[in-house]
Amino acid sequence: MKLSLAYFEQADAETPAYDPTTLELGVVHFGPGAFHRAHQAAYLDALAATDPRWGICGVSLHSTGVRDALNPQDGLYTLATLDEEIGYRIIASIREVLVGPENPEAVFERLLGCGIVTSTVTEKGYCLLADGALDFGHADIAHDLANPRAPKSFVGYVVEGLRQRRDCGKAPFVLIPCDNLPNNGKRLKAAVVALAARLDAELAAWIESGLACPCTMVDSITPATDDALRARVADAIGLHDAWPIQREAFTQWVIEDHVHDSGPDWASVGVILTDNVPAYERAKLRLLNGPHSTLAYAGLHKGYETVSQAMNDPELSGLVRDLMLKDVVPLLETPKGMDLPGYCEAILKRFRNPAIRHLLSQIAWDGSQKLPIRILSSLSEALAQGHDVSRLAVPLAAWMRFVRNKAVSGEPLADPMAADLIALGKGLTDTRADVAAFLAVRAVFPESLAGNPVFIAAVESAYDALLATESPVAA
Ligand code: CS2
Repeated sequence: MKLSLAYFEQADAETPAYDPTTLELGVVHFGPGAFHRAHQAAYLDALAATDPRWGICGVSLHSTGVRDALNPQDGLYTLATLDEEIGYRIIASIREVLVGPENPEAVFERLLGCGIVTSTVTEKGYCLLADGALDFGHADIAHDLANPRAPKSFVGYVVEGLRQRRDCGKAPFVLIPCDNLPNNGKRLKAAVVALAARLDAELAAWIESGLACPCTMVDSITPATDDALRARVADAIGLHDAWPIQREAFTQWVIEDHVHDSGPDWASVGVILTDNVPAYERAKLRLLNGPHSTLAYAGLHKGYETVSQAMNDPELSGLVRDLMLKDVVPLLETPKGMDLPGYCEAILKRFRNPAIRHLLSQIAWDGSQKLPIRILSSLSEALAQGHDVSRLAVPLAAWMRFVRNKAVSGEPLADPMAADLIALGKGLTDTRADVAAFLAVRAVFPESLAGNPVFIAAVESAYDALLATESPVAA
């Protein structure tokens, strides 16, 4: 039997403590992928037990897969917690999934009726330049300027949704981005205002003064779903679930505290509200995501498949541990109540979690978008303070070899800059020329770094060390 409203109470799992059919669609979420379903939807599912206003309408901007899997299950799915303890929970907070391009009007109707808009559209989904400003050269943004009523980009949907609300005399929704971007709220609001300004100056002013767009930090390790998980969940709960989600037990959501009187009682479900999100977010992006990307590229180089396998290699676990504690921690402000060395040890333990198979190849996606945020941010500060940057250069060199090996093997590279990077990777010759060619990619390496001789020498030496240990298959 299939998981659905008719059968969920028979599942051998924790089931919703509320009647899913009574939920209102108070939240519109863009990008209802695995991370959203593991994280925000689980918090809102907990909230639904006491407040029915915050059911979710998910909006996919590209694929139909989530809609096709979840709508026949009445939006229900299983969240498997795979850690020291294993748990299965049926989540019912997603009440419908729309596919934007199929029916933009339906999305705008939901945007008119909701109170909160959230997003997990990945770093590239915000269409920002390396300096954080909206990229007006991006094809989707150019499209949205020409066709604002039928946009392609997330930012385009937000602008048109807000325009319709203003025209109906309604206040803006609260906009809460949930991707691993520094200052995500500030950047998103600036992007929305910038797009609106090109379309309607008054709308831009209305958004500027009225839109609350808090910064957030989100965290929970969520490997992609595979057939093994589907089989495991079916076995455990006794119902067939087309798209269960897996994650570790740890989960954290930090939201900038802002005045929103009639909003959800976030704190009641464990969300941390603070006026210092940047401190949390910098710590997480640089101490979790930075080491993650380091393990991904350096681990794939050594032939490992998963994070926990890479962590069992003393050289790699030593590298990320030193990178965290010796290179990054000294650069950070400690968020209130947090002990940074303790935070690092807890992250290393999470990376070792043997109960999940978190593929390094999944983390290796979109390196051109992730490395500036996760590694180059620390590296620039370390250089400015005269610290040694040899370890921080390792993930960069390993990414360069990763790109080169994809170019040579002809395997696809998952990256919005794939075409340029593959062309570059095909032409590589020797360390100096290779490193120079990568450092000339301005969308990744700013001029200030690319011209710095200490930085160049560090990357060249890390690159040399990798060449010396490259497996014959890749060479
Ligand atoms: C990972 C993140 O895939 C990646 O790039 O580093 O998805 C990471 O697992 C999450 O940010 C953890 O909160």
